[in-house]
Amino acid sequence: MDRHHNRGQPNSDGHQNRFSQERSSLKRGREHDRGNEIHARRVRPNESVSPQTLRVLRQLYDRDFPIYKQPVEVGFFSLDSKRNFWNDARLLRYYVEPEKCPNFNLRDGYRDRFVKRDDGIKEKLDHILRWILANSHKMQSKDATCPLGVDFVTWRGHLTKLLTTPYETQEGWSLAVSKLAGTLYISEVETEYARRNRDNRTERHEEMMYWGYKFEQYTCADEPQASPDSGGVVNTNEAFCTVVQTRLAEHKLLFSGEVDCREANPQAPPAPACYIELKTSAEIHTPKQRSNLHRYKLLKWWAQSFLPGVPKIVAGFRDNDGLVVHMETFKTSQISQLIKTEYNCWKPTVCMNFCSDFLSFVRKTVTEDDPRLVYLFSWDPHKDVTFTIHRDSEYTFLPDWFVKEITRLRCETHVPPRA
Ligand code: 0WD
Ligand code: CA
Repeated sequence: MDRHHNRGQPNSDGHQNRFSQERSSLKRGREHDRGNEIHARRVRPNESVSPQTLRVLRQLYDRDFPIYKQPVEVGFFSLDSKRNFWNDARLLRYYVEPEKCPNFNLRDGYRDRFVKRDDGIKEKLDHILRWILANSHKMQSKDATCPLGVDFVTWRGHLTKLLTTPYETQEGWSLAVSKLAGTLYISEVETEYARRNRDNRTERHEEMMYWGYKFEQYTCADEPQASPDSGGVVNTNEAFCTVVQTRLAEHKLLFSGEVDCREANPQAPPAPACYIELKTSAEIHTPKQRSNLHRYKLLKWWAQSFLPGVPKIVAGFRDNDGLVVHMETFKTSQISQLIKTEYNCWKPTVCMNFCSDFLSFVRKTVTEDDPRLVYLFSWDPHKDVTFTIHRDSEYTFLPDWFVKEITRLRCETHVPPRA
C-alpha cells in the first residue's frame, strides 16, 4: 500500500542543556544565567513553555499515519567529477537490467580505476543552496515573511536518519538548524563517534564501500540506448540529485537526494516515479539472514526511497568475494507489507510521526530568524533529543553569499498593501 497522500486526503529538565556561547545575549525569558550555564526555570503547572527535550520511545509515535503528500520534483542538479555544480541533469544515468545471476565482480577496478570523493570535506547544504539561488524564480511565494514558501530545507539523507531514529540502537546524530527569512535549514554535523569510525575503517571496509558504486557502474549507462561501461573509472564525486517538494503533516519540505538512475524507457512515468535506487547486500542463506535484512536494511532502504517518492529498489546480492550472485527488486510501496511477518518489526507510521514531531519541536525551539545562530539538536541511542545554542561558532553553516541573496529576495518579495 502506498502511503503517499494526494491532495491532502488519505491515504523535560533543562538542566541538561548547556548553551555554549553568547548565553546572556539570548533573550529567552524562561532561562536565567547562573554562572556558566543557563538553566531552564522550573515550570509551573499549565504554564506553556517550549519543551527542552523530545522523547524518542517508539510507542509515543505509534498512531495514525500522518499526511505525507506525494513528493513533486521541482528540479535537479548534477555534481561532476570535480564536484562542480551544474543546474541540469548531465549526470543522470539510465538503468540497464542485468540477468538474474549476473556474476558482476565488484572488486574489479578498486585499485586502478577508482577516484574516491574526499569525505573529510564537509559541503553542508551548499549544493542545495546553489540550486535554490539558481531557481528562486520558480519558488518565490507572495509571503514576504517567507519568500521561499517552504518551512524546511535539508538533504534527504538527514530526513532518513530522522525516520529511522526510533529504531536506531548504534549511531546518534547531530543536526544544526538555522532560520533565515522564515525557512528552517537543517544541516548535519558529524558526531565524534562517526568521525572515529571514518578514521578507523579497515581496508576491507574501505573496499566494500566501493562495491556499491561498482554495482552502479555495471547496471547504468550514460545514455538511454547505451550499454554500461564496466571498464571505466568509478568516480564517487559524480552525482545526480533530485530536488523535491512535499508536506509532512503541517511542515512544507524542500529537500534533495542523490538518485542512482532512471528507467531507460522514455515512456516511463515522470520523475520521481521513473527513478530507481540501487543497493548491494550480502547474499542470503538462512531465514535468520532474511529476517535481519527485513528488520534492519529494509528500514533504511524504505525510508530513503519513500521520502522522495522513488518507487523501485533494485538489489544485487553478493557473496563474500564481491560477486553479485542474485538480483531482487523491491517495490518501495510493498516493503511495509513484506516486513509485517517479522515479530516486533519496525513500522512506517512510527518513523513518519517521529519525524513530524521532531520538526514541530524544531519549529517551537528555533524562533530567532538569524543565520549566525545555530541550534544544535543532538541525539544518542536510548536517550532524548536535546539542543544547545551557538552564535558565530564553528557550527554556522549558511554561507554569506546565500544569506545576502536571500535577504535581497526578501525585499523584492515585498507585496504592496492593497488600496
Ligand atoms: O558529507 C556527508 N556526510 C554527506 C554527504 C551526508 C549526506 C549527503 N552527502 C552528499 C552525498 O555525497 C550526495 O552528493 O549529499 C548528496 C546526496 O545526499 P542524500 O541523497 O541526501 O544522501 P543519502 O540518502 O544518505 O545517500 C544517497 C547516496 C548514497 O547511496 P546509498 O545507496 O549508499 O545509500 O549518496 C551517496 C551514496 O551513493 N552518498 C555518499 N557518497 C559519498 N560520500 C555519501 C558520502 N559521505 N553519503 C551519501
Ligand atoms: Ca544507492
